[in-house]
Amino acid sequence: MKTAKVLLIYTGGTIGMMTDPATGTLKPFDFANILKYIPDLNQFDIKINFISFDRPIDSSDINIPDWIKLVEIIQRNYNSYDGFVILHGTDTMSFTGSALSFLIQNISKPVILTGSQLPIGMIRTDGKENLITSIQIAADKFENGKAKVPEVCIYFDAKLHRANRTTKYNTNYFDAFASPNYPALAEAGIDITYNFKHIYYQQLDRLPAFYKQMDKNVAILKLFPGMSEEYVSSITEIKGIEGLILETYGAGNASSESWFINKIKNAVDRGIIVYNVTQCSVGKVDMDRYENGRKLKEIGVVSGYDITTEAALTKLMFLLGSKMDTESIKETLGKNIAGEISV
Ligand code: ASN
Repeated sequence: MKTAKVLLIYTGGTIGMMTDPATGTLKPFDFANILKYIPDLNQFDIKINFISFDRPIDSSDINIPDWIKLVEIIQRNYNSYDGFVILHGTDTMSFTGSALSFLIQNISKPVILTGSQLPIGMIRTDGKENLITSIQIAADKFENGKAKVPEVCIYFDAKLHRANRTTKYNTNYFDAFASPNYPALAEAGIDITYNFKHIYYQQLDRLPAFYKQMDKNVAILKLFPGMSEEYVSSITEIKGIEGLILETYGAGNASSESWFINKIKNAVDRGIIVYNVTQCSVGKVDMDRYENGRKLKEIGVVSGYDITTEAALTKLMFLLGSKMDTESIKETLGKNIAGEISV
């Protein structure tokens, strides 16, 4: 087999950070710093090329133009590489991974996001293993030359997850990410064990599609007992809002008080797409289970099933950016387009 080629894209994140002696805080540092600590990269039988953001960032600074920049880099290099590894901060990695799963569709090559909880320059860093195994998975192919994981994934602490199923749930330990509603796609021990039946393989080899539009007129309304009318209005009446994620209780339930239902109904009637996403990590929205949930369904709220907030937000941004009409967007929200929901 030919030597595999992987493109490593550095956006920033803890993996490449160094301590600022003046403040004692961690701040992004340039890519050469990472290479200094992993000379072993040259020993791989994989050809690795590098691209770095001009100004590496803490991922709390990530924004839509950065996602588009990543799409452009991958599109430009798609035919020249077997796989892609994106080094990214953990704080918003699930948002970026979810966004990329909608912006880059029909891929036949792996796009793997990884990073670390401790900088690469620290002796106990988790960055080295995360990076090296990500590169290995990005290059891994079957004998027929097809990629083993042609998906947008997050590799972290020995587990490979479908990116749009993940959420950052741990600030302290190395297993920063959970995929509460979908099994891991691979686990790395002595060998890398793939969970083939849960990896998505295209039936027909379709050409990849790269999209570059996202609409930021979206908001998240997290419900809590005791919320005020002003709180709800301050969100449903944001100027220009087009999509609203309602973070509901349990199986998609909300207050049945008439002021609340009327405000949400009013938003739906004004053409705002209201998407029901549960605050629970595990399980799904079922608006037919309780009377309180059924009220939301009756006024035109769309079910998010078992989607994460990260995937719901980026799916809404993506669909609104596609300029489809409202009814088609609502219909597509209920469909699985990148493995993000179990329907
Ligand atoms: N604040 C960092 C970031 O997201 C956290 C990390 O990478 N572990 O860039």
